[in-house]
Amino acid sequence: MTESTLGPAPTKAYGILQRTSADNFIEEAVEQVRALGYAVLDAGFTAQEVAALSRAFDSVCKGYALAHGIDELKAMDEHNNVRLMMAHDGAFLRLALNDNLLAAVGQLIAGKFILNQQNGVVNPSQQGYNQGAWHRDLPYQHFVSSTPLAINALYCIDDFTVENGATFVLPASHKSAAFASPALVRRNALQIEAKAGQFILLDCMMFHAGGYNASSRVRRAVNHVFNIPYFKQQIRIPGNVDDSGLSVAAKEILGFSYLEPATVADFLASRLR
Ligand SMILES: O=C(O)CCC(=O)C(=O)O
Repeated sequence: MTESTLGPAPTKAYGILQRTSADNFIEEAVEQVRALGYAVLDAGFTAQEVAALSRAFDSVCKGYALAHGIDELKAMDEHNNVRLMMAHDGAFLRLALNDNLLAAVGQLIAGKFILNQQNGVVNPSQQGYNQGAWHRDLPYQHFVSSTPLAINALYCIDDFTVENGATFVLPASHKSAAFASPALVRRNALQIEAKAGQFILLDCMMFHAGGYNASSRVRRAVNHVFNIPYFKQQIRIPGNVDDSGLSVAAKEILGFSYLEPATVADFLASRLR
């Protein structure tokens, strides 16, 4: 977690009867997501693992563009995204099941949660892209909930820097139903710098946007959305990943236990189970 750059905060306090505790880096990230809507969380990977994911990202992007056609993807404004990375390379399935990530999401979302989507995101060099506009990851939703219904985890394939358009957030905006005025955004938006191998965690109701990438290289990331099991997946994950060797818990997170019954009889059979 980054510290304030404004000088040391006082450590003494008075008149306090209640205080939250955060005893390790995961609890610190969880507390900050609850309070401000965002935090940076280390995945705990070695340099070799970070480099292997970077190579896998490029290889999946290449295959995806060949399979779907770059002109066709451009016509849909889909050329800077790769949908369901884990369907193309098991390394991204393991990324979505990262221990630190699941520990944090498990503390943030009360009860069961599933992975809704996993998308590769490319912030191209010196041009706009579809994520460079303020949005929530539950778009078109205007409400405040007392506990997160969905959490976004943006894994940084590259270092996120001010120069290459690190993600902007509007702190605490998950606590207001409406998007803030231009003045409040101008004065309070922050850019989150993070290292390759870290996740930027967001409450999905937090307004955020990719920044302008002024560098000469693309800036790459893998976005995950986890949510309570009542929301349908963006693309159905069961059937689209190699599930051999997955634990029952991992399959549950991937949504295997939450497919809607096709018939009343199927529903009743599921109640029996
Ligand atoms: O690329 C970024 O910095 C932001 C990505 C994003 O907003 C998203 O995937 O929802």
